[in-house]
Amino acid sequence: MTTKTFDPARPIFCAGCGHFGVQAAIEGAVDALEIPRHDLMVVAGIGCSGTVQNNMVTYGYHALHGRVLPTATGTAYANPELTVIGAGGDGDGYAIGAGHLVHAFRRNPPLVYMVMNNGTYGLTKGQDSPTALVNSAPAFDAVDLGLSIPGSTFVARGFARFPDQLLDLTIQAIKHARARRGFAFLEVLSPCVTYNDTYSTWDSGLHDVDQDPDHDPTDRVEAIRLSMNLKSEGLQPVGLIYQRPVGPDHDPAPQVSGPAQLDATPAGNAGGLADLMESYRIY
Ligand SMILES: Cc1ncc(C[n+]2csc(CCOP(=O)(O)OP(=O)(O)O)c2C)c(N)n1
Ligand SMILES: [Mg+2]
Repeated sequence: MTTKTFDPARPIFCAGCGHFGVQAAIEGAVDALEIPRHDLMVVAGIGCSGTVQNNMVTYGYHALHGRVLPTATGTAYANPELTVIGAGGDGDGYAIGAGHLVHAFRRNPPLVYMVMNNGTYGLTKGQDSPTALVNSAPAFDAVDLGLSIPGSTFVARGFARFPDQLLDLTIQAIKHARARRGFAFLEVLSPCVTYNDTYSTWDSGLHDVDQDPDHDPTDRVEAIRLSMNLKSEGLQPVGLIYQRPVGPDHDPAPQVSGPAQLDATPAGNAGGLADLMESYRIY
């Protein structure tokens, strides 16, 4: 076998696509944390964003439209040794997949979820997604959603044009999930240069909380207030917006324990499957 044997696919992204930056951040963070690629699982959605795992030497799974989170959650509970990163688009995660996002914030499974927000359905040629900047309705804001749900533990936003910050946020998100503090949500503003080029909009429309000495990422209420105030000025926050603190003064974050106790060995799975099939017998 040669190196060529292990060459991942050539990306389908257009030149200038923000998704390149997300791929670089995932690979850079995994390498910085010295996570062997055989201990990494990238669960991707559909769309251009959903092809990101094709381009990496890692375990990967191309989930059904909107089903990154159930697939990634099952993976994380079945094999706690794995670092599980969900990676999908805004169309995938904020439209058909939005219900799963709400419950992931609530249940706090130990995984990273990176959503490449380009405000469009890129692969299918530019239909409006829930984050499209159209006048008919306000854009969906997943950071505000995450901040508002009790149980959420890590809410961040990066911009593909700020690669150093994005790498740092990705490292922090992976550390959060691997320490089993729970669900690390990282939205990445990732412009689609072909159908919705938002580089200049975001260049002048962001407030970097990592550079803001007044921002306390452990204060959920202040984070909500900040995001709301910024919105009224046409801005949105980027950086580590909220991370639930640990310690005796804070409620423990929810950890769903049931699925982790399943016997995930091949023999255990086979027995469970036989029982399940038996339970559906009607004659
Ligand atoms: C069940 C189902 N319905 C529709 C599609 C068609 N489809 C492919 S990509 C896509 C949109 C992807 O948008 P997004 O998740 O934002 O990814 P992007 O291409 O913008 O990165 C859709 C609707 C599909 N793959 N599966
Ligand atoms: Mg999209």
